[in-house]
Amino acid sequence: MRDIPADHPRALSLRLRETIEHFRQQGLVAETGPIAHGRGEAFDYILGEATPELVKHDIYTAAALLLEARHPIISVNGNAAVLAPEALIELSRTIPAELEVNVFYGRTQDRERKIADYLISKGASKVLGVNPTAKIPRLTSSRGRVDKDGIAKADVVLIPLEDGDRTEALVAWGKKVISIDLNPLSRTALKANINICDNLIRAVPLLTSAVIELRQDPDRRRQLVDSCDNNLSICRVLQFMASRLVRFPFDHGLVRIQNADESHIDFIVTATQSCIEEGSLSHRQRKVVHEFMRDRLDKEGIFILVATFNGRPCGYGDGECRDDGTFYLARLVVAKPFRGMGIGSAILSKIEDIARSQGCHKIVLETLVSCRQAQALYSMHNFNPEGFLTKDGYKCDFIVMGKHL
Ligand code: PTJ
Repeated sequence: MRDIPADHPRALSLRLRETIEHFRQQGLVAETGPIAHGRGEAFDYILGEATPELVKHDIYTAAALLLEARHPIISVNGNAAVLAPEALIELSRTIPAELEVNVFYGRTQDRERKIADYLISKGASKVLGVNPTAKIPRLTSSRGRVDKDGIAKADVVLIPLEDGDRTEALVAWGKKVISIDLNPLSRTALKANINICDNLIRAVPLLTSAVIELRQDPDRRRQLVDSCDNNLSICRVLQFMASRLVRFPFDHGLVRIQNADESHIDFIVTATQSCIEEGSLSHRQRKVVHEFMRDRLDKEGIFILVATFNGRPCGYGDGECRDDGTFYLARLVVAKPFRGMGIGSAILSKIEDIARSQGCHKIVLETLVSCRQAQALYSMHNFNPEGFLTKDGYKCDFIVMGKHL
């Protein structure tokens, strides 16, 4: 294998790729093993290459299922065998559960033997699945051949990264299936009784620790087994992935929110103009708005926040503390290209912080009845409609919304 400098920022990822490729050349990993690995890597980026807390719950559920099983088995394919041999062997000893080679591609006795010998060279005392004789009912692929003392007999099967056909067939055969698959939308993940959406190399050691922890706790084990709901787990993982994607500009410091200064006034006027139904402001009106906002900058009790994206102003919010103890949010504007990224929400949250820090007990605002998007944003932040308002010069009514702090 090639030299990968230990201080390379992606040293582990490069080493794993090299491992997969090395063992593909040796005939342990399938020809398409590197493709499957790359698919996993892509999903791991979205997870942040760390095990999310919510996935740890699924790991505990899997550990409980393995401990409650009468005859648990760990199925091992080419990729799994070379990515985490020691961890899989450790898990098999800890549960205890036997290891069984089960591959999809190029299933020859030679390949089965190579994978089994490799696991034995890493410390496994016994590996099933070489030249097996039993068959999974209604599965035509070579994965259907299973060991009569292993998967055929098992009530719970752990299957790290593979295709969905076998998962479905095993479940139909009455087995409980635990999968480890980084892709929460794969058929394997969807059809399993519980999927662990995590990288195999992190999940297997965590699973071993969970098995050790749960061994002395039968009540918690049964509670975990009873509440096992793979659809809920999948939806929670998808939600987690989606939130990581949405939070990207914030987590990477692309969006910042700061107090407005003189240099932002031109942007504020232009952004305000883009929100005015009647169209553009005349040169004179623009000047009036410019002066109005300029004056607000220096007034006590008035707060103008500007959001920037990569240094460019992209939205603003301004409001003021009133004598009755309410905070009036006068405007909240996000420039068109930056809408839908959560910037309005971020400004609003900061405004709420300011209102609280100023001792205000409530935030109030008015928004056009026709502006459904703005109302949806305020509702999401728990603002409630409080009434309607007609203003001179506007074709449309305003809805008044408020939120107690
Ligand atoms: O050794 P064989 O012949 O049984 O073949 C093994 C592979 C993996 C090539 C075969 O099962 C296959 O083609 O799998 P798929 O259909 O590509 O599915 C692999 C799944 O595993 C994908 O959903 C990947 O996202 C996921 N995956 C890849 N690497 C990892 C992973 N999940 C967890 N940890 C990983 N390291």
